[in-house]
Parts: sequence; structure tokens; C-alpha cells
Amino acid sequence: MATSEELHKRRVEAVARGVGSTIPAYVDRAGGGTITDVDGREWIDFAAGIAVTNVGNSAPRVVEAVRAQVERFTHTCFMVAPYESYVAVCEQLNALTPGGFEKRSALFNSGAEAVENAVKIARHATGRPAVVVFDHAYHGRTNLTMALTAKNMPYKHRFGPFAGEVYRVPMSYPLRDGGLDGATAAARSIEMIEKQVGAENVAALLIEPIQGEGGFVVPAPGFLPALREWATAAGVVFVADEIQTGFCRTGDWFACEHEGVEPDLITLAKGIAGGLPLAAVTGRAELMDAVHVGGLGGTYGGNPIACAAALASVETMRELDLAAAARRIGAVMGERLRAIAAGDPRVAEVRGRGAMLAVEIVVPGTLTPDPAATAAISAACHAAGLLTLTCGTYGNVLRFLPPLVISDDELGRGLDILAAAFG
Ligand code: PLZ
Repeated sequence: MATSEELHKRRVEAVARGVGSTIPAYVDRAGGGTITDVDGREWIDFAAGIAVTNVGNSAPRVVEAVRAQVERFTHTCFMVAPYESYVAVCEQLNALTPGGFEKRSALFNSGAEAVENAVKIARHATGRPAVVVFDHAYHGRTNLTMALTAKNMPYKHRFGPFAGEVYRVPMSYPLRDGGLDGATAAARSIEMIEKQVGAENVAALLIEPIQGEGGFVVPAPGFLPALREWATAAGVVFVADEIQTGFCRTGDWFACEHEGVEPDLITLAKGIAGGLPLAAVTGRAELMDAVHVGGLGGTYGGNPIACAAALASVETMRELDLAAAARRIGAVMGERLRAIAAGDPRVAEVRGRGAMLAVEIVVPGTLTPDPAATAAISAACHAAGLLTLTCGTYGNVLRFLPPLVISDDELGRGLDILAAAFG
């Protein structure tokens, strides 16, 4: 087998430079809480492919379901000749997502595509043009979702012009907004929407209940409920982007549930199908069904193999109670991270929920972001056998997203490496 070094040489000659990788090691196999490269080096996985393999890599039920489906048929296109598993995934999503009202779902390939479709549906249903998003938001890399995403480098730089009718308002970011309470932070955002956009022009308010790429920003309690309440009164479609937070990651099926928020539409992807590409928009039947027949779709959306994987993933989450597993991981990890923070003035904050935790790194005694220190700590983890990711508008957040099936031993070893990397 070629070595990682050899493969890297070939990659540089074959793969576009614009596609980056966190580590230069090439994967041979992965499962449970570890990834092994072609040279036999092992990493404890605190990335889960960016919050995707919540059920683990090659989870047994997923493997079995995919194998069975691939032998029956690989693709017919649901828009041409439909099949049961697409319907069954929609039934599951309608039942699992918050809100007791009648729902419908539609399936797509990627998170960005789900977000694009949520905007299409909200605009169509309301007849309004504007979309409101937040500082630090991340919603994807397609043209519309680049416009929805906040950060220029690396996502938007020189890729414009961007889609119009996108308006950005402040996020609740307790560490960096002087600890504004949720209601006050929401009032600030709402006033900006009303004064600069006009509520009656707004189709959708789109928000990640805990921001992912933007830095695992957890809004102050009350922020999401206040926005939800305003959206209802203003006839604005409240869209929760649960692409990173969904499917047990934060200790419940969906992050909105922690504050009892019921979105009108939810965008889903990542953890939905154990690593196979699948995404969805789920929401109120009257919004979803407002769109004319043929108005939504795509060749591969709801591919049968991905649907089989999704059904098996959801079954695995139920069977293993992965929401409880996420809470357990969060408790163990949170304690260790708080101990690290107590002894290291570079850590401004430990935050997150369940198995979606992060530390924000600053110049000691200030709130000045320190992306160089963050990158150095992450690199020390990689060198010592722990796969970590960074994020944040300022690149100064170290985030931890282990698969929810990680063993106690792997979790403990990963946290030991992390503590050592902080030195
Ligand atoms: N919405 C909240 O987290 C994807 C991006 C990785 P796609 N986040 C990982 C990268 O650098 O491209 C994401 C997200 C939220 C939307 C998306 C987009 O999902 O499946 O990557 O299109």
C-alpha cells in the first residue's frame, strides 16, 4: 500500500489546491473513536468528519443496510420512480423534529443544498424576498449559502458577487457582547431587522441554535425563544439550521429542544446518515406544501443507499441512546476542559453542549483572539495522535466533536493528549 507521504505527493499533482485537509495522513480505516492511516498510525477522533459520524464510522447497522440496498438497486431517482425508504426517512424526520404540528420533508444531498431549499420554500410560501442571518453564521459554500455565511476567508474571498436580499444582524455571543442577556440581545437584532429591512419584507430568519464553523457560539438563554416569538408575530419563517447540531450531538435529538423552540423549518444533514451524503428540509406542512409539484428536487436527493443508511443511523441512535451518550461525553469532557481552563489563562471560555464542546483561545488577560496559539495546540494534538479541529470567525476556537460511540477509554486517552498539548 502507498504511504501517506506518497499519496500526498500524488494528491498535490492531482487535487485542486483549493480543497484543504486538516492532516496530511491518508485514511486506511476508521471505526468507533479512531482513524488509522495507511502507515498504521492511529488518531483518536475528536472530529467525526465534522459532526457526521455520530453513530461511528461503518456502524454495523449502517453497513448492513447499505449492503442490502446496494444489491437491490442503487438509483432510480425519486422524481422518476419513487421507493419506500425515501418516504420512511421523511416519516422519521417529521416525527423526530421538534413541533407537534403536521410536517413534511424533502431530501437533498448536502447541507448547503438543504439551506438553499429552505430559503426557496420560505420565499415561495410567504411571497417575501429577504433572508435574515447572523454574525458568525455558517450555512455553506454555494452561491446563496456563501451570501448567508459570515466569514470571508476562506469561504467567500474573491468568489462574489453573492446572492442578494441577505441581511446580517448581531448574534448573541456572551463572551464578546459584554454578556448581554438573551432578551436584550434579541431586541437588538430585531430592532435592526425592523429598521433596516422591514419585518413585512422578511421571508425567513435563519439561525444555527449553536453556531458551528463560527466558533461553537452558544447564544444566551432566551435569545432563540425571543426570536422565535418575534418571527411568529411578524409572519416570518423561523428556520433552524441544525446541520451541525442535529442527531443527538448536543445531548438531545436537536439543539432547539433545549429551550423548547419549535422551528417552522429545520435544515438537516451531516449526522443524518452515518457518513453517506444526505440532507433534508423538514417543517410545517402548510409551508412545505405551498410549493408547486415539481418545484423541489434534484437527481440524487434522497438516494436509496443514503436513505437506507439514514434509517439505520436513526435506529442506532435510538437503540444505543446516543443522546444520553452525548450528555455523558459532555460531562466527562467538560470537566477536563474546565480543569485545563483553570490552569491556562489562554482559555477565555469553555462552551458548548453535549458532545459539541469548544475552548476559545485568547491572549492572556485580554479578549484578543490568538489563532496562532490555537493552531499550535491543535497541531500538537495531531502530532500526539488526537484529531482536533479549529473554528471561529477569528480562528481561535478549538472544537471537539467525537463520534457518540467513542469508548470511555478512547475519550480518556484523547483528553490526556489534549491536556498535554496545552502543556
Ligand atoms: N450549515 C450549520 O455546519 C457544514 C463545513 C465544512 P455541507 N459545516 C462544515 C467546510 O469547510 O466546508 C454546514 C454547517 C451548517 C450548513 C453547512 C453546509 O453543509 O454539507 O457542507 O454543504
